[in-house]
Amino acid sequence: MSYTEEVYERVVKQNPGEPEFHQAVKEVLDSLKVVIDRNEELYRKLSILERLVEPERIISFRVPWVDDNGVVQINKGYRVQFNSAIGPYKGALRFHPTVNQGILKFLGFEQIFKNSLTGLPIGGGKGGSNFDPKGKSDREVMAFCQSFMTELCKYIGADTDVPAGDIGVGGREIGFLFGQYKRIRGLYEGVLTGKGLTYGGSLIRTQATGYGVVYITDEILKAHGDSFEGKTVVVTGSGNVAIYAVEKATQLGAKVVSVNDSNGYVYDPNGIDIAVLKDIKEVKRGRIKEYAERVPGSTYTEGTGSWTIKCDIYLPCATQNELPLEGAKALVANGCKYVSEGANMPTTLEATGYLQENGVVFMPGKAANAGGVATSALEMSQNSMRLSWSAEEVDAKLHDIMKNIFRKVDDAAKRYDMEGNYVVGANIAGFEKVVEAMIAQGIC
Ligand code: NDP
Ligand code: 2IT
Repeated sequence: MSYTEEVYERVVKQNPGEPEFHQAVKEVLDSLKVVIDRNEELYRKLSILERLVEPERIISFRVPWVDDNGVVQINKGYRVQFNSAIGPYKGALRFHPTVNQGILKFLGFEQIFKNSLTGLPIGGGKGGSNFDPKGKSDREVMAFCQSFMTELCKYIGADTDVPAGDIGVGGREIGFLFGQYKRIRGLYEGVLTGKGLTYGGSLIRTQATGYGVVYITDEILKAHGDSFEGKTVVVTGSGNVAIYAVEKATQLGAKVVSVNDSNGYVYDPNGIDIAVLKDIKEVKRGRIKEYAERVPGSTYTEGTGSWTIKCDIYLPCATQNELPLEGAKALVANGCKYVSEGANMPTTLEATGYLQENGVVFMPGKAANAGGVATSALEMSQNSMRLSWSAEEVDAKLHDIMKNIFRKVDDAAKRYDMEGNYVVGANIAGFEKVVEAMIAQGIC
């Protein structure tokens, strides 16, 4: 059995009940086999892979808060500090009822390679809670955030661990979390990213993940002599990443015909109206169904399945494993040519394999959605310098970072004779920097 297979088996055995973590590890280790094989003795001697798959630290805590009826509620809180070889832990917080330790381990593990690909000095981490912000009042969300931060603040800091927003954590939550951190620790520092513009946030951070997905997809298109102009695009999700992927794809001349949420999807043959989308989601915190009620000519369909809509480019921007084999088959049957993951691991391993075997160009999330965390790192730089860059400056840096990520991923795939396999390219390119730093720092 190869070293990578041995370590994968060990991960499955030692981390029971964490299928998403196993899946993320499998994808990475399968990709790294060609790299490990070239220097197996050294990597085995240093137990590099065993160290890579074991978080440096997991903090898990109780989050008590009082709801609007005066009832005490208890949620689970976590921070997974996965790998600090190349910089302080960096990665978001997710508030969603499906959050558990295994989900956060998969996200923290992916974050190590993603952050490495950005070229910026940030290690990998992730945290969150099974708290569901949906349907809660602002006061309840604040009570929860204050309680969550009361515990978390002991373990984070601008030079140790810098959380940000993910599913269920947007500007409102970051504001409440920042306020509580400042109050307890007495420090006005860049301990969180995605902050409001009046208190240390960076211009373009809100747009960065969605814009970044489109920027890297544009690089892929160019490499294939193609462009967004005139293309039909399906985006999934209708949260932060989805909204700004729709916006940038539309700016580049594509027509985005569908977005969804966990209840259903809308189809708008005229192209999604971004102002309406933002009003429903960012202002009213409503459901995507309301889009069809407001925009003539559009329709709403309950359930998943927007993959049955004919498109050239599919951008899954909702959540893990949202695109199963059945969806991949529908995309291929309808002539879809490009899939770039805005979400983290939205495509199952089977679906990824099917897309690649059938000639669909596939860019994995750890490369495609890295623009968000990259811009978070730019926010950290601005906070450290006590300066703010203009929107144009940040956008230009983001654009350059996405171009560089494409180049690194493409180049790593070519170096290992797997041209066009961006899954392998992203994992190898991300790993190379981290492993060099780990070896240099000795056994730790
Ligand atoms: P938001 O909370 O803003 O939006 C999430 C969207 O995904 C909503 O439309 C939501 O629908 C949908 N969704 C969430 N969970 C499920 C589910 N279980 N089934 C179906 N749909 C679901 O989150 P973001 O836009 O920030 O995040 C989306 C994805 O992008 C996540 O995978 C996240 O990890 C990833 N990501 C985010 C980055 C960021 O900067 N925000 C950076 C890099 C990656 P509903 O309202 O019905 O729940
Ligand atoms: O998955 C991700 O990269 C994010 N949700 C953003 C992380 C960050 O620190 O900005």
